Amino acid sequence: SIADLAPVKSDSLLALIDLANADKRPEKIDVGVGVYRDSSGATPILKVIKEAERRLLETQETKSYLGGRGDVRFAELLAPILLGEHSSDERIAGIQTPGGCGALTLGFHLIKAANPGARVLVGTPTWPNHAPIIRGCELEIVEYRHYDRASRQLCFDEMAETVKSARPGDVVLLHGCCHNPTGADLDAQQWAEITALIVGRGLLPVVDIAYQGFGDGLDPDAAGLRAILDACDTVIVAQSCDKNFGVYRDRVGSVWIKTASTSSTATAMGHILQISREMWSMPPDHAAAAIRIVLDDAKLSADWRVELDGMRGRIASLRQRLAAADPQFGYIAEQKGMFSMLPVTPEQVVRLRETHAIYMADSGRFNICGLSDEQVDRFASAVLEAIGG
Ligand code: PLP
Ligand code: TYF
Repeated sequence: SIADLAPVKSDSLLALIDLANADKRPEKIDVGVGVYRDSSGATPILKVIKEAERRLLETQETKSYLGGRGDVRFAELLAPILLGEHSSDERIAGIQTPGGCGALTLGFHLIKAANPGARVLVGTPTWPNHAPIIRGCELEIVEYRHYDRASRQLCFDEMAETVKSARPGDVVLLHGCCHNPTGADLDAQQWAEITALIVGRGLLPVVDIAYQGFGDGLDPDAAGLRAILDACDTVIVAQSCDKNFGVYRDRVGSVWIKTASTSSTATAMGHILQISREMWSMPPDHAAAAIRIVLDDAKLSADWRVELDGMRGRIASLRQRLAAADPQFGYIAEQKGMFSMLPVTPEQVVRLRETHAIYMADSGRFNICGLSDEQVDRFASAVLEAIGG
């Protein structure tokens, strides 16, 4: 019965939000959950989103249902930003989803329906919600090492070997950019090699892109995804707007399907809509409507890019500052996005929390932009002290 259920382990990243909020020490440093913070430590609403919300408040005349696809114009406007020249490919279709999580869930349910025996190749460590979502769709996971903590290097050879030995029809889950939790992305050459192996083995790539614009810019961050789209007939893309539009709690993203023909894509999209009807029927509207207003307005759209550049610039400059603080942090400047991992044990993470009020994930993952400008030096010395550097 329900009363007899065993307790579940909470998502440790989400649990960290409460733990950090409860700590009232003024020197607290919260580099836990992955949200952007500005130099004063705030996670502000973007100016362009505020403006779009103002217009929405003034002009929205109904909250009647939009239907299972959500805001169709939102997806239309997002397509060129995400897909580049592939946005005119009629074999690709996409719809709005409740965040990247909703997109991943729909994508893996579609895979389960199409190929129940498919296994999903997942590099570790990865975002802690990947495995629960994949297992929730009753798909088997095959793990390989994405990153070696000791050498702070991407384990590209292991990745390539795992992909080479996969069964045709197996799925390869790839982080489009700004790898969570390691910051260790594939370079262009490595994307080309993995893409060729995926095509050669007849595998299905699922590209999870939740941080487009936080690495090197909107187009460079999508280059790996676009290389996959160049070469592969069948591709699933799970995208999130929650970070690059700063609308986290409003839950907006999109799922994109490419197949070999326009008609099989339409059929696959029919299945996606059927699956989403069983889950949430329709995605929440608010942030997608606001983003649609931004992207439909040349001035707001340009202003969004400036605000996004500002977020990326701050992350990059913090990476540089940490790297300059000590040679042991040099690798941080080479990595991309909000996250990198520190060479700390779970015990050292607890000690940093108790003695320095520094909150990071047990894995040693930290959110670079969780550091306000004046916290960088204290953070660096506390970590060096913890690791005995
Ligand atoms: N994929 C990765 C790698 C993430 O880090 C996140 C973070 O939240 C998501 C997907 C899910 O995004 P959303 O919050 O839009 O569901
Ligand atoms: O990795 C992070 O911190 C963000 C936020 O179940 C997040 O991606 C963390 C856990 C989760 C959903 C979002």
